[in-house]
Amino acid sequence: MGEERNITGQEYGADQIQILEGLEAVRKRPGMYIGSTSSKGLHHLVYEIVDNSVDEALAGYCDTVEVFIHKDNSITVRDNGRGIPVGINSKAGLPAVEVVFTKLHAGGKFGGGGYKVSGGLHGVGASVVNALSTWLEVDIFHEGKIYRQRYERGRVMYPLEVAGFCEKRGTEVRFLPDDTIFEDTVFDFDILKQRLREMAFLTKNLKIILTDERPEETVSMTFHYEGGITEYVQYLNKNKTPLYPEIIYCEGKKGNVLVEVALQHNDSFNEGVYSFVNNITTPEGGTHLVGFRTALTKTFNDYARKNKLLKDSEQNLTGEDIREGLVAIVSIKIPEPQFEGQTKQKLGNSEARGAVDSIVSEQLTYFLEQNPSVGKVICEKAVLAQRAREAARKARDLTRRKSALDGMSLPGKLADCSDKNPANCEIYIVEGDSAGGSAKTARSRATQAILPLRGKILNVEKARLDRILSNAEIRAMITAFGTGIHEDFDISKLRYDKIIIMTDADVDGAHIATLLLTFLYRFMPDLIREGHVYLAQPPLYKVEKNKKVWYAYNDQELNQILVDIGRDGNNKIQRYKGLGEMDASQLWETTMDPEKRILLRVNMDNDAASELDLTFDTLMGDRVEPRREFIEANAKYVQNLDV
Ligand code: TTJ
Repeated sequence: MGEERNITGQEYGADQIQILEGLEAVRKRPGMYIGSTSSKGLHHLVYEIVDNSVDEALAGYCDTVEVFIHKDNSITVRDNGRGIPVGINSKAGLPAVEVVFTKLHAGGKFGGGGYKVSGGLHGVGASVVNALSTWLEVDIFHEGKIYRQRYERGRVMYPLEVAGFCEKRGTEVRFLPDDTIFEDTVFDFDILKQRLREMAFLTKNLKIILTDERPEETVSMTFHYEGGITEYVQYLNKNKTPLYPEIIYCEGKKGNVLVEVALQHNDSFNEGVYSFVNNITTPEGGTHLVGFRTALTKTFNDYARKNKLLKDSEQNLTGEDIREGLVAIVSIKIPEPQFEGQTKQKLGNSEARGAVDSIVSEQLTYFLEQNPSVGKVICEKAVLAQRAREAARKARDLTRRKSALDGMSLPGKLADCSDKNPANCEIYIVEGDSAGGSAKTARSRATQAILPLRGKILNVEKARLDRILSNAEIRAMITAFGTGIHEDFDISKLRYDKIIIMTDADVDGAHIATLLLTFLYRFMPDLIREGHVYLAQPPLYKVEKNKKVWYAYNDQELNQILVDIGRDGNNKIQRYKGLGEMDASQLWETTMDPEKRILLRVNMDNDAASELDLTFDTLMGDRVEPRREFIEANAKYVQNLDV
């Protein structure tokens, strides 16, 4: 870049050249700065900008952030804070705002302390967004003036100028992600919606408005939660039956660590504890989560003993027992978070452990003393969990012993493939014995295994571990896959590269598929995470004309076929109601032949793990309405794959 001149014709000193090289590095290796150039990275751009406004809100100077998705997929983020400083930064000799957008890692330096977002892939700052945008414009509304600057691919187009006058104050950033960098530059409203909602929950009283201008009619959503994480817990439990009406809330500050925790149990058996550091999700937990768990286990055991809810002769409740059915948000703010682990998502600061532990222990103890009826139901549930855990251990030992004894005592109903290299192998999980029979006839024996399942499988959201593990269909899957479950899970033991769920293309089929996905998600999430799980796509229609046959996988395709061959009396259209209506050769040809079939790969983004849990709750819960919604939106969770 040394040879190039800035198009403004200004002379630039050594500093500026270095800056350009900095942003050039971002363009050369965008993945290093935003994780990836996929859709995930694209959406990160928005979070990077919004984070700045949220920081301003956390500092107490801003209460509204607006985000717009424009028709051309450019983005506007606007806040009503103090505005990025426009004065000359003495070190760089440039307006601070220019430094913010053109110098790497400038974020945070001008904020005057506070709990800035940093670490991991986040908090890399506005300059990275600028570097990866075809153009970016910033307006600062400050003391009656509008200050403006424009950049193209990170380069300054003109010195900061006064573009007009105004009454309001704040910062507005508009940018268009560079389509030569990102694989896809179309924003997904739902992805932004989820993250912005999460940010609003985590920042009490901050109003975030998301507007999508792309549809014919503009869509707008406002996220504003006066209750903060208390409302978050309420939201996560909305399709559940809470064990008690209160949402337990603890808040405090110890040293430099601000701690906020909200929790409530429901009558399910799953744990949904989500932790955050400076508003960033920490899916791998860390010291703050350890502090929370320690406090919970200790406080409830003390309480249970003291109130004779746990007999002297009985064993202590484990953390897991107490967390059965628990929904909680653990949110801390810390000035200099240290992130560890491979993905830099695990908090390492040791002071966070003690801070969360002592604040939660103290306030939870007090709450339980004030609300003995709540204390009682939680302890009673935990004692039941303790007994079920003991029963589950026995059931599990049985499973372990079985598979250990004869190496591979595979389920009787499994028609295994002959190839012993898992990389070549796939297993079809088929709804119903009759479709299973056709699939067995149709399959390519060498590489395709068939496991027929009878009817509806057990809903793992509604049963305790002991019952789940004694269920024949579930045991058949566990042994067939070979990986084990939960803490025993070992992906290197996976016996098939592809696990393909094949169900009827109707509502029942969709329900069975979601039951299976729920099981996989709860017991072997890495199978989904690493892309081993697929949904088969059987055709919906068969069209016959003059002894020729066409298959259509949706109504649109059917129409296209009818247009192509001409709509007349010689067409015979059959709508498949189930896999059972196809004979083996049709099943092979339409759904199983690797050369012709369509598979949908199930994916899972841990960006909003709480939303994912909510989805499965919704799917498997008792309430019928939300379930219907999901089945319609099912396509969101799968990715088309042309195999
Ligand atoms: C920093 O300390 C002095 C007063 O202003 C503070 C500040 O920078 N506030 C601020 C920055 N509010 N909003 C921003 C901001 C907003 C967007 C949309 C994008 C960026 C990079 C910063």
